[in-house]
Amino acid sequence: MCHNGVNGLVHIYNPHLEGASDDHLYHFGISRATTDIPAVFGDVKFVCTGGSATRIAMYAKLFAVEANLPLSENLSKSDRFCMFKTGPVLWVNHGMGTPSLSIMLVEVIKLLHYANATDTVFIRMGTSGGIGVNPGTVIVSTGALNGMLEESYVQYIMGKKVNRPTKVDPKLASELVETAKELDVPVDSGLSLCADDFYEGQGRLDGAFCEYSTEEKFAFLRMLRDEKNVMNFEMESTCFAALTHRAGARAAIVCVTLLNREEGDQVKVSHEEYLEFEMRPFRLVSAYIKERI
Ligand code: R2B
Ligand code: URA
Repeated sequence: MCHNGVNGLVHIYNPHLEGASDDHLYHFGISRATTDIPAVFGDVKFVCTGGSATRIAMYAKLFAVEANLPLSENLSKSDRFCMFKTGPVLWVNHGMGTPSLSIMLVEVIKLLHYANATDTVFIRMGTSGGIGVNPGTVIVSTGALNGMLEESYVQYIMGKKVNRPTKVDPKLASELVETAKELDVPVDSGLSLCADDFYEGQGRLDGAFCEYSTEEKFAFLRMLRDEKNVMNFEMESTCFAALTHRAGARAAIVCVTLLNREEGDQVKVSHEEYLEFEMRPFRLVSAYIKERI
């Protein structure tokens, strides 16, 4: 049961779970023994995720109206994450940073594996800090770098450092870029730098602590753009790319930039502008999905 990955199933590999009659997905309050997981989740083709629970709930409600699909109640019985379903699209938030995201993804991967869902595509829609692009530009990631600028998600497992490749689906990424262009959503693509914090880890000068100079910050940004093709900073892409890749699922990361880090560190977009910017990843992803369901 745990060696799928074939026939488009969401893959898990855990010999310890083989033969187990129950599994409790603690952060969603969903159990195999008490929920008919294949009946509820077997038809899921897209998992749409992003950090904020209220933003994901708003996206789900809007999608239900636009696609004329029923909106489920919040299927998560825990207050850690929300989960809504609109036909074949599941909407789940992931919180901030890779530790939070990894909890959500592991449990959603198991959920969809138990559901026998096939050909599921995972899309993260988020915010980010752009490098050399106008605020409001949507960046479709071509890959994800960790803080050592390697295309790898680092896990510490029983005292050992383990590297997992961070692969996104290149075809899905280019299709999403095309959809954005058709919709006139400002779009670019390139690598994302996944930082483990918002301040020093992203070379900001406005944290509580900072031991580098302004010149060092700008040299770092220039090096990222010119030598590494890094377009934006965010905080989940390595984990997202690595875990979905391990599950054998196609994945994309679509993040709007809230600022150009070459012009400052503080996020000062007005409320109105923020509302417009946070709709941009949704606009292109929802259009993409509506064409395919
Ligand atoms: C983007 O925005 C959040 C930090 O403000 C973080 O979750 C991310 O990746
Ligand atoms: N999210 C980040 O991680 N960095 C930014 O600069 C903006 C949003």
